[in-house]
Amino acid sequence: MQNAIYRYLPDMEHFVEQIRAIPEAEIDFKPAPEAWSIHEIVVHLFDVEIMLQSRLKSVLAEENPVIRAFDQDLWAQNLKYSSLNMEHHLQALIAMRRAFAPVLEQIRDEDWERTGEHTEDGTLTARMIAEKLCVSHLELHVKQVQRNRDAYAAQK
Ligand code: NI
Repeated sequence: MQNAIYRYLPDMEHFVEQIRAIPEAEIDFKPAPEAWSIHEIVVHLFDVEIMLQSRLKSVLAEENPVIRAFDQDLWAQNLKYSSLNMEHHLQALIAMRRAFAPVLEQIRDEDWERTGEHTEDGTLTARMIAEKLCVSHLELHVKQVQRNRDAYAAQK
């Protein structure tokens, strides 16, 4: 987990740099009618960052708290992700990681197995939430961004 914590802030800084380098025309391109644009992926990352930080804080601070599931497609659609300012979300992602990194660094060995009860997925540990927050969720969407870019290049 040490390596994941070490990567937490630099991985997001790198991602944000990459997104800022993408030409405007590609940002709102959807590879399929139901698929998310890069713009929507960024806002989703912001919402999931808040959610996973909050889940991890609950599990660290409380005794086996309830963790509510959320429907990510309903959020993207009903909150009109594509109308929200992407640059503001990029800045906020870095600020949120900078603020949260010390929380990760101070987690004690014995606290990694603390738990919460997810309303759909059952028992989650602090370790599972932190792994998703620090590594796997961003990795998943880095690949999705690349697939969008490949699809954009292919249709030109
Ligand atoms: Ni996601």
